[in-house]
Amino acid sequence: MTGELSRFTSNRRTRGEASWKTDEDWKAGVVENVEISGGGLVPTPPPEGGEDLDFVTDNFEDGSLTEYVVDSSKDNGSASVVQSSRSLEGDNLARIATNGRVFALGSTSGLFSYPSAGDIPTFHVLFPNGDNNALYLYYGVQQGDRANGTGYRVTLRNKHNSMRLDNRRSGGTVANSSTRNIPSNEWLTVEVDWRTDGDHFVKVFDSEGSELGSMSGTDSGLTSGGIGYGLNNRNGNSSVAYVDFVGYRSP
Ligand SMILES: [Ca+2]
Ligand SMILES: [Ca+2]
Repeated sequence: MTGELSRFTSNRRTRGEASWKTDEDWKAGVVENVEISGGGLVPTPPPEGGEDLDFVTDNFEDGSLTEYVVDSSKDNGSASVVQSSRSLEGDNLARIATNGRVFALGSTSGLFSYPSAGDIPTFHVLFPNGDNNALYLYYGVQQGDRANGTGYRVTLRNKHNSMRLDNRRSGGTVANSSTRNIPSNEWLTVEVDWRTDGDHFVKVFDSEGSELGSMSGTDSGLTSGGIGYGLNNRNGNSSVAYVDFVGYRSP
């Protein structure tokens, strides 16, 4: 902390949606979503969805995906950062697009911090329409350019209302489950309680925080690694999904 005015902004809302009353509040650095406690800053609970995060791995506010590498064998699409008023934090989202087959990208270095076994990786994701998609969320990725082949992969299928967890390095399925109806056009929270004993407890929540489904299984083959995202439209058609505010809690 220097002598300058601090501007701790909402970790879930854009400036326009924040609780500042006036521009003067903004200029004065009025604090929102953090409290000063014991001489330190403590985050306050977010306004919606899931639990607050201890560590943000990526919120895409730097406007780039240079920390990621496209999976060279699953390059059937594209990823970009886009500005959107729907961003959960700041102005930007990651837009993941498939041309109808599997597209995936991963990051093992360059981002602030990556979850390991013992943490609870958390992804906020959005299906903008009712397309039949399989969204892939990776953790424990061993190689960024092989995200789809070297990490744990949560598959969330919106039309099919199901989810599955695989260890893509070993090829084994760790868990699978049906879910309640997965809504389109609203933020969903996917969180994985990744235990050091190899247990994985996966839950998906809607934007109100209601649980849509859960699954659990045991696999201790990977204990750390990078993260990533992917998309596969099961009908061979082009489609998109959005990701924002990826991070983890460290209980
Ligand atoms: Ca970036
Ligand atoms: Ca963002």
